[in-house]
Amino acid sequence: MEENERISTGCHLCWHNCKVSLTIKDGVLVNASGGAGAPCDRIAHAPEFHYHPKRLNHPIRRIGARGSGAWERISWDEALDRIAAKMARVREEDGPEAIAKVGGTIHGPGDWAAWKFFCHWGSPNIYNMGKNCGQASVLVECAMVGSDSYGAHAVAGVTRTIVLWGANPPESDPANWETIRHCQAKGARLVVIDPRFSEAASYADLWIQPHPGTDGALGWGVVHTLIKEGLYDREFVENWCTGFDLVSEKAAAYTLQRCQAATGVPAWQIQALARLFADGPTHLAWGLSGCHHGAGAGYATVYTQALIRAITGNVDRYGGNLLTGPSPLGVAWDRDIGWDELLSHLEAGERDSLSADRFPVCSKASMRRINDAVRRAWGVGYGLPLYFLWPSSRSIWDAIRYSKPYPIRVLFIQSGNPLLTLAGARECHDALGQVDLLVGMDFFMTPSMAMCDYVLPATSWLEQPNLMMYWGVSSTVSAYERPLPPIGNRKDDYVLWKELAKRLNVGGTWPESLEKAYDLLLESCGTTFRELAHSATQTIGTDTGARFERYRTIGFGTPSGKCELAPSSLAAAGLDPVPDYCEPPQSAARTPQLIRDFPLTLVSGARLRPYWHTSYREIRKLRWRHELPELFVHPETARNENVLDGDTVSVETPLGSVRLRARVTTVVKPGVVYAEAFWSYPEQPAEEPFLQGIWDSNINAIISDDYEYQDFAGDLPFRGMLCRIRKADRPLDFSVPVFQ
Ligand SMILES: Nc1nc2c(c(=O)[nH]1)N[C@H]1C(S)=C(S)[C@@H](COP(=O)(O)OP(=O)(O)OC[C@H]3O[C@@H](n4cnc5c(=O)[nH]c(N)nc54)[C@H](O)[C@@H]3O)O[C@H]1N2
Ligand SMILES: Nc1nc2c(c(=O)[nH]1)N[C@H]1C(S)=C(S)[C@@H](COP(=O)(O)OP(=O)(O)OC[C@H]3O[C@@H](n4cnc5c(=O)[nH]c(N)nc54)[C@H](O)[C@@H]3O)O[C@H]1N2
Ligand code: SF4
Ligand SMILES: [Mo]
Repeated sequence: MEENERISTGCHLCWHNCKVSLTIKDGVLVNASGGAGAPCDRIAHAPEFHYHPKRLNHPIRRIGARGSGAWERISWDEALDRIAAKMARVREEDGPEAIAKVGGTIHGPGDWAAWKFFCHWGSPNIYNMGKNCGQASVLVECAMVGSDSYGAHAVAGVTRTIVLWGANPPESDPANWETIRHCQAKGARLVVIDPRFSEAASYADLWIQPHPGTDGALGWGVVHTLIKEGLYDREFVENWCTGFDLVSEKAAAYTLQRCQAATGVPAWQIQALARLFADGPTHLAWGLSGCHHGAGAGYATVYTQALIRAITGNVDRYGGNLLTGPSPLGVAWDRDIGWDELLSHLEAGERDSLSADRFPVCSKASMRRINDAVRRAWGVGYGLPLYFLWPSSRSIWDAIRYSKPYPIRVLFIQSGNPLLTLAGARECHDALGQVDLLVGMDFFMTPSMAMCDYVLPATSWLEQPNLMMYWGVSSTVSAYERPLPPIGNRKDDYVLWKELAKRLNVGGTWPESLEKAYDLLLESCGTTFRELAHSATQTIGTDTGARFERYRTIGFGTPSGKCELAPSSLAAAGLDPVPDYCEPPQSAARTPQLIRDFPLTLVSGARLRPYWHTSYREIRKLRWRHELPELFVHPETARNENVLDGDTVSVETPLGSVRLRARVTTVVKPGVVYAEAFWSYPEQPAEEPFLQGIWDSNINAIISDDYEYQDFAGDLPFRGMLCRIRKADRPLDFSVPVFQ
C-alpha cells in the first residue's frame, strides 16, 4: 500500500485561494483541510466535490429539442470539429463579432484563455461577472485615480477607522474579516453601513442603516460635511487633484437635513462618519452593494465612495486604500492576451461591443482611453481596461433575438450560470432557446448547461496546474502543481480555446498544454510555472504595504496624471463626471405608480457561508446546513401579510413571483425585505420545464434587467427594486429528499 501523500496547495473552490492541505491515499483524495484564517466551510468537502456522482465526465451533444435533456456522448474531437465548423460559417456570414461568451466571476483558466481567443478572433462580446461584481466602482476609481483599490486591506496599528460600506466579510471574506478583527483589537474603529443588521454590524462601533439604494445621498452628505467643516486633506487636494471646484459647488446643496430625509440616516451619524473619514488613515473597504443600486443611484454611490477616499487623502495611503497597480503579469497581459490586437481590430472595423451606443463608457474608445492612461503611469497595461468593454447582458440576449445592433449566433457559457446569476432570467432563457449554437463547459449539469447544444466537462483546480492571477487585476500571482490526474474525459478550460484556435487559424501563440501556456504568461517575470510552483512562497508580486504613495513619482494613471475628481474619461463617455444623487430606479420618486402595488423594497444577494453563489448545493453536508432559500422580513411587515416565521412566502414583482421561506427578524427595517439569491435545486430534474426549479426560487427571475433600470455601465439593479409579499399557496416542498 502506498503511503498517504500530503500536498500543500492553493484552493480554488472559491476565489480566496487559501493555502490548504490535501491528503491522497492510493491515488484517491481522502481529506482536505486548512483554509481561510477563520475556519472555511467548503474545503473539507473537496473530496465530495471531486468525486460527486453528478459531475460531468464526458462531452455530450443534444439529440432532442433544446432543453429536453436528451443527450448522446460524443468525443472531444468531434464536438470541437463541429463547433469550429459552425463558427467558421458564422464568421463568414455575420463577422467575428457574432460570437459571444458569458462567464462568471473569477474562476479557472477559461477566463483569460477565452479573452485571448476573442482578442485574436476579433469579437468584443465577452461578458464576465465582473460586470456586476464591482465594475461600477472599478470604472469610477480607475477613471479617477488610474487603478482600483480592491486588494487593499486595513493595517493593524495604523488604520484608525475601517468602513464597511455594503459588505459583510464575516460571511463573504473570512480572511479579511480576521484582519479587520485584529485591527479592532489594535484600536481601530469599525463603521458598518448596511440596511441590514449584518454579522459585521454586530461588531461595529457605529452601524448606519440607510434605506437600500440611497447610499449616494449618504455619500454626498459626507462630502458636504468634509468640505463645510474643512476636514478634507488640503495638501492632497491642492497638489494632486483636479475638479475640486466642481465638487464643492455640488456638495453645497447636500445639506445634512436633505441627506437625512433621503436616506433615513440621522444627520448626526452622517456628520460622525465624515469626521471619522477625516481622522485617518481610514480604510474604506470595497463593497459590492453600491454596484447593484441600478440606474443613477448606483453611479452616485460608487462615485461618492471614490471621492471620499480621494479628498480625505486615503488614496494609496498606508493603512488607507492602497492602489492595486499592475499585476506582475502586466507585460503578458499586453503581449499575450492581446488587448491591443482586439482594439486595432475594432478600430479597423465598424462594430463596437453590443451596448457601446447605449453605454459608451464600455466601448472601444473608452477602453483605449483608459488603457493609454493606465499604461502611461504604470508602464504596462493589465486587467482593468477590460472592465471598460463588457457589453450589458441584456444586449446579448437582444442581439440573439432581434439581431440588433447586429446578430449574435454562437454563444459560449463557460464558468457561468446566467439563468441564475443575472437579473432578467426570463429574457436570458428566451435567448438561450433561440441562439444558433450554444456551447457550455462546467463541472455540473446546471440549468444553463441544460439549454446547451454541447456540454463539455471541465477539470477543477484539483486536477489541473493552477496559476492564480485574478484576471490580472491583483498584485500577486501564485503557482501550484496539479494535485491529481483528471477523472474521465474532463479537460481543462484552456483546451477548449486552444483547440478552437488551432482549428480556426486564430492568431496568438497557443502552446500545447496549460502549463506551457502559463510559462508564456510568466515569461516576462523571468520564471517558469514549474520554478514558481516549487519556490518557497509559490508567489510573485509586491507585498502590499511595501509600496504606497506611488503617485508622487509616477503620477496617477489618468489622462492628466492627476487624481481627477471630475474624471475626464467619464465625461468623454458622455457621463456627468460629478453625478448627483438620484433615487433608486424603482422608488416613490421615480415610479410613484408602481410603489402603490409593490410597496416593499427588495434587496438580494447575501453571501452564505456554505455556498459560492450558485455552487455547492449538491454537496450533502453543505446543503443540510442551509436547505432552502430565505427571505428576511421585519415582524411588522410579516404581520401585515399574516406571515409567520418559517412560512413559505411568495415574493412578487411585475415580472412574476418566486417562493422563499420567511425568516421573521428585526435585522431589516419594516418595508424592506432581504432575499437570498442564486437558488436552484440541483436534486430536481435539469431539463425543461423544471430547470432545477429556477422559476420557483431564483430571485433573478423576478428582477428586471430592462435598460431603464441598468446603471451607467449597463450593470444590473439587484438591490433596491420594489416588490410585495404574501403567504404562498403552496409551501416549499420539504418532502423532496435533499441528496440522501
Ligand atoms: N440577485 C443577485 N444576483 C447576483 C448577485 C447578487 O448579489 N444578487 N451578485 C452577482 C455577483 S457579484 C456575482 S460574482 C455573480 C456570481 O456568478 P458566477 O460566478 O457565474 O456564479 P458561480 O456559481 O460562482 O459560478 C457559475 C458556474 O461556473 C462553474 N464553474 C466554476 N469554476 C469553473 C471552472 O473553473 N471552469 C468551468 N468551466 N466552470 C466553472 C460553476 O460550476 C457554476 O455552475 O452573481 C451576480 N448575481
Ligand atoms: N461564502 C461566500 N463568500 C463569497 C461569495 C459567495 O457566494 N459565498 N461571493 C463572493 C463574491 S463574487 C462577492 S462579489 C463578494 C460580495 O461580498 P459582500 O460585499 O460582502 O456581499 P453581500 O453579502 O451580497 O452584501 C453585503 C452587504 O450589503 C448589504 N446591502 C444590501 N443592500 C444595500 C444597500 O443598498 N446599501 C448598503 N450600504 N448595503 C446594502 C447587505 O445587507 C449585505 O450585508 O463575496 C464573495 N464571497
Ligand atoms: S473554499 Fe475558499 S475560503 Fe475555503 S479554503 Fe478554499 S479558497 Fe479558502
Ligand atoms: Mo461577485
